[in-house]
Amino acid sequence: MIHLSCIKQIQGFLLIILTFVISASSDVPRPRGVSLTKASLYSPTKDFTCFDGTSTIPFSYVNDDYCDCFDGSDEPGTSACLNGVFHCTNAGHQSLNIPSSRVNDGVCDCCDGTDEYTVPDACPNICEQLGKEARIKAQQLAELHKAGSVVRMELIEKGNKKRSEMADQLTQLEKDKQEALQIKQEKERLKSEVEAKENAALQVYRDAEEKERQRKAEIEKQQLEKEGRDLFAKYDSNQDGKLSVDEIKVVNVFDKNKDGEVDTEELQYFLGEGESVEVEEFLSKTWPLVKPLIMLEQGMFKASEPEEASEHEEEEEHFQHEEVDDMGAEEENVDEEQPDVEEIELEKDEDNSKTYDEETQRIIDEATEARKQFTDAERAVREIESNIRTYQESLEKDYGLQQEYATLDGQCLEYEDKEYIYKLCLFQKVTQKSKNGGMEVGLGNWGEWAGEEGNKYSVMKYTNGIACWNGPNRMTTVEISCGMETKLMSVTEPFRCEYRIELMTPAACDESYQARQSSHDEL
Ligand code: MAN
Repeated sequence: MIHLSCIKQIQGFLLIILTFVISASSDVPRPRGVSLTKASLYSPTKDFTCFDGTSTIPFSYVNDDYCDCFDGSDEPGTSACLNGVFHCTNAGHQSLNIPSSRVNDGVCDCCDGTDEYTVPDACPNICEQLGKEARIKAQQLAELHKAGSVVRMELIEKGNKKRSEMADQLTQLEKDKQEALQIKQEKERLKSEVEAKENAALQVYRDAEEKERQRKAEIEKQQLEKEGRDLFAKYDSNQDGKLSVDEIKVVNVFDKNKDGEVDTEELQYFLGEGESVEVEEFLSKTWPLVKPLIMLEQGMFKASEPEEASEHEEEEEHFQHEEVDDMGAEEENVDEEQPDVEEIELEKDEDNSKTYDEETQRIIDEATEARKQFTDAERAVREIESNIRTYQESLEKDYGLQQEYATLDGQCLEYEDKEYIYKLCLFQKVTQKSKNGGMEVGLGNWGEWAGEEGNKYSVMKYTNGIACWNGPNRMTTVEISCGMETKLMSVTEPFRCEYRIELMTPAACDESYQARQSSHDEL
């Protein structure tokens, strides 16, 4: 019986022959799937040590279709290890590393066909053709970068000019602000000066008004007292200078709850514990309680008179004979109050068209003008400050290493797809508007440059857009590449409410693009 390890050794030997025959065309013989840079790690005269150093195996175990190393480094040319890497040289085009699991899986991954070696001719070598096409494309791209760089230089020049102009304007604005602040201060001083004069002049009028108010109040007070005295005299039917319980009982207005009689409780309310009340006590204690009731009755009758006249008549018939007397008194009161209403109207009129003496009016006009001038001066300062902020914000923005993006700030570009019109205002915001109408939706405001290290200015991020329904705020990533003009190439929404814009602009063109590419290819 042949030992298992013996079979493995024979298999390995055959594979080595196969491996080195296949690789014989390249300069350095190496196992299948190994790159030139790693060739020295696979020496047929030595045992093979896995890249992670975990074990050393006979060289014949390399590419024997059995995974010995944890890192898959012993099987670069077979699909035995899940984590192995297969390298295709792709002579004539670009070399490529693919997961070794794709080796012999029936799909051509390498243009030289080396990943599918079990079925000869399954994957013909098309590297020359692909390489040629790629070289043409690369050449075109290099030319685009070169031509675009000319425009980029102009952008840089304009950008620097714009920024230095802005810096100058900012300096000027700072000066303007100082001047405007001085004017404001002066206007404020003038305003308070004139306002003090105005206040003094108006005080004369205020004092006069107060005096008038007091005079009227005094008249009112006297009228009220007279009314009280008259009523007292009327209710004091035996004219003995006292209002007794019997006299009160027949006056309907003392029937607070309108149940048809003045009961003990009501008597107590108006008279207190006493049996009668004299005029002075009546005026100080009873009259203030009776007056509101009279007014209330007047009010009630007045309010319901137009529509419910008939009901009133019925009610009136219902009342006792004193009611008629009361009504008479009330009517008198209404008559007495009539002039008051007119007075109020007059006062209102006076308020609306208050006239002052010529000098006071002149001072008021002067103060009005001073207030206006102060407000204007204040506004001027605010406007300058707002301009300063705008300039400062702009000067603080990162417009690229050479200010190549500076002139693009505020430039708006549109892109239409089937459903939406997208608008990118560079360094400001991104919006989306449905073609079926509706509100513009904010997809993000200027955030930051977000390209990878060494390529920071290739990606812009616009964040904090309108919140997505049941989700985060919308945001947009703008990927920038070189083009002869600044325009949007595509807008997509790869994830819900996360948008991706492809932007072309000469600002992204690189005059040393070609040199950089070739040095990169050499690596
Ligand atoms: C709107 C648009 C879409 C977005 C949905 C999310 O229809 O902004 O782009 O996906 O809202 O609800």
